[in-house]
Amino acid sequence: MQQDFLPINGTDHIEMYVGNAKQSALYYQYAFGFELIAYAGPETGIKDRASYVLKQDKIRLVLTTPLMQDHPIADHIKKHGDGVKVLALWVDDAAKSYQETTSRGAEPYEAPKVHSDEHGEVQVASIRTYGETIHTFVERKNYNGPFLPGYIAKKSLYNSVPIGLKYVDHCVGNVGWGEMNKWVEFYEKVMGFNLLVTFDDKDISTDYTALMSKVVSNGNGYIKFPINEPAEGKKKSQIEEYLDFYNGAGVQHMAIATDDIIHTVTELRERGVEFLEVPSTYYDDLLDRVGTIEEDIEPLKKLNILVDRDEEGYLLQIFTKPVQDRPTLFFEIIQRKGAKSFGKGNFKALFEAIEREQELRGNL
Ligand code: TYF
Ligand code: FE
Repeated sequence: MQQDFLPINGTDHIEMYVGNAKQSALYYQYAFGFELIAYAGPETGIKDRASYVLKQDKIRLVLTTPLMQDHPIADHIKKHGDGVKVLALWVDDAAKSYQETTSRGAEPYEAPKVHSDEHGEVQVASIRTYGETIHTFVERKNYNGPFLPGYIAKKSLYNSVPIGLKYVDHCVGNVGWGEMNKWVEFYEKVMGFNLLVTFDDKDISTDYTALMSKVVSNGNGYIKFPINEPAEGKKKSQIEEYLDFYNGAGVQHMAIATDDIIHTVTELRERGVEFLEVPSTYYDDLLDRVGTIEEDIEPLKKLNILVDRDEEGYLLQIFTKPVQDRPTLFFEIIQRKGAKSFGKGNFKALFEAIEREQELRGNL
């Protein structure tokens, strides 16, 4: 095999641009159990924006809001609503990552730059991907500050209770009509990723939903990016609804891993997070479809958790409703018990559940 020209250690962080970072930060602390660890804003010498850094196990979520109307982040929010701007990748050499990818055709966003403070140095560099989304390469030399240079450690008055969220399993992008292969090629040629799976209309068919999906992954498999595009169906594709409201390509869902999905989803529901619902008949023939599983069916049914099996094991998963008023970004909670796949056996039930929501919104 060819040497990996873009070794990646894992997801460094995910940054969202939001309309009110102070309030969103409390939502992710309260409902999702993240802990506030760092902050940058006017009080730390950053005059044009405020950023809150939330952490749970390996996951770092950054929420950023602009403070002035004539600010590029304000334009981003006007166009897309709240959404993911940065999928940041933890690397050992940010300058080389930038050089290797831009020389293969990546569009630059920000050239390599060393940032430092009393806690040490971090080198970052960014390239563009689909829509207005970017990948930032983060090289944490020997940095021991709370997040990145410029951020101060910050605690919340609210004592958040973690709910077992562990790491980012995969991040899914929705791209425009006929653009899936272009972006799959981008990840293959520019980032050195490999094509893992292809889902076509035979895998993904309900009466209405039409979409195509391909999953790409980096060398060590820690980074997995499924890419969806809409396809022509009887009615409006769920991907098209996303593109209409996001005004272009962007991150559709982040899948977060837990090792106790029953506990995690019980907590999320008690805290008011809404999930897509499948009909109770989904559970009637569940064991016939997936075979023996360690969990009791009753709690899975009560919580509406889905199950699927592949050659290597099984997985449990559930999908939130969109986490903002636009029908754009949502979360998936996933527990893998050997399975490395994405829940293909659940696509029909899941997409029908999405379509019921689309119908309620008048967008089907
Ligand atoms: O990431 C995946 O592939 C699964 C299934 O619009 C999925 O979570 C695929 C497309 C979609 C919603 C979920
Ligand atoms: Fe997913």
